[in-house]
Amino acid sequence: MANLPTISRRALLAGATAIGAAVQLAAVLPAAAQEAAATAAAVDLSTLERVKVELVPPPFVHAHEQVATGAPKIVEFTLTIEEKLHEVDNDGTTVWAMTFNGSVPGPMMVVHEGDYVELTLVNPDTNLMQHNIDFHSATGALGGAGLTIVNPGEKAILRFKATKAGVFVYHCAPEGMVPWHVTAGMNGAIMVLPRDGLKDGKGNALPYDRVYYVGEQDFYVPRDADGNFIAYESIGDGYADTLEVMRKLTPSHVVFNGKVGALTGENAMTAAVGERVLILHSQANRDTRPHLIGGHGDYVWQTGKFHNAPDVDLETWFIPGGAAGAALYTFLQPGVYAYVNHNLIEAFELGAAAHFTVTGDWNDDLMTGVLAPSPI
Ligand SMILES: [Cu+2]
Repeated sequence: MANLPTISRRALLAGATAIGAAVQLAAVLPAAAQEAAATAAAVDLSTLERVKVELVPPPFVHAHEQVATGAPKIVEFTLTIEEKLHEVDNDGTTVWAMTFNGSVPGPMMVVHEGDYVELTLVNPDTNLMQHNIDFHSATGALGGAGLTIVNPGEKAILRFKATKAGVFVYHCAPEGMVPWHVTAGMNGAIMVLPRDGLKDGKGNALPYDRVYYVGEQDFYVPRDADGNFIAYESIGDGYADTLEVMRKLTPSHVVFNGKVGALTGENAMTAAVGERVLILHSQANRDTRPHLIGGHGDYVWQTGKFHNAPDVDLETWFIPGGAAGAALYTFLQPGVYAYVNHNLIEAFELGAAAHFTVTGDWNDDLMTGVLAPSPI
């Protein structure tokens, strides 16, 4: 850590540090931002219906139409940034999380292709850091990051047209500190549905009965000389140590929805036999390979983009870091299913596991225990 600069609160607020010098984004910002602002001003959106959506914490997804009715709309969302001490396991290990709306990941947003997303990004003055938001579903100005840089006590409103259908990551991207904010939990996803809903690649509709959002998060919690995780007094205190761990590319935790066990046991996702469940899965920073133990991916958009025909009948699917995928599965047997990152070390040792609890009748034709375990 000796070669890492310590960072002052003032530097944190300014979002400026030598650490990020290799990635200089400032030069492209002014022109891109001006161009985006000018384009938005030239379009008359006054005739479009406005809809205000209240977001809900993952794994749940706000109510939405699967097939759009009517013309494109302007869909209004608000994300309030919250910096908070956040427990990442059941042993009391904490990180200073940076969050959209207080959850890791941030909430799933749903719109339809052709809609306008109008996001109000609020950075309350109780926070210490500068933040912004980069939507992978948006076009221009660093995904909106160039137009939404908000200091504590500020807010910004970004509008973009959802021109690409699919599930897309969004994340904070403050200059010089992008990976720190993203791996502190500041990411989520938006689903842009085709206006006529999901299809199987042959023109047949693929409606879903339930949808869940699983956000996978890698954390890099520093340890002391005895190997114990360190708890820090404030968000800035852990920066240099955390960066040192991050640079080794070996996470201390890989979890679903912010914490080991956030989606297991009593927190399991639920379904019934015969229900078609859409599982949305994002990983803003690392590759992942979701697998439903005892089930399949009937239709899977591995990289999440709905105008590509889905893969069918997958055992495990691959989502590259910085993307969100979607898998549709009709549960056929009751019971508890584990849904894991099939890097099994990450699943069983680092935390990347969830449960589905499925009700219904057992199908003997699909599986039968012919002989219970017995002495040979
Ligand atoms: Cu941030």
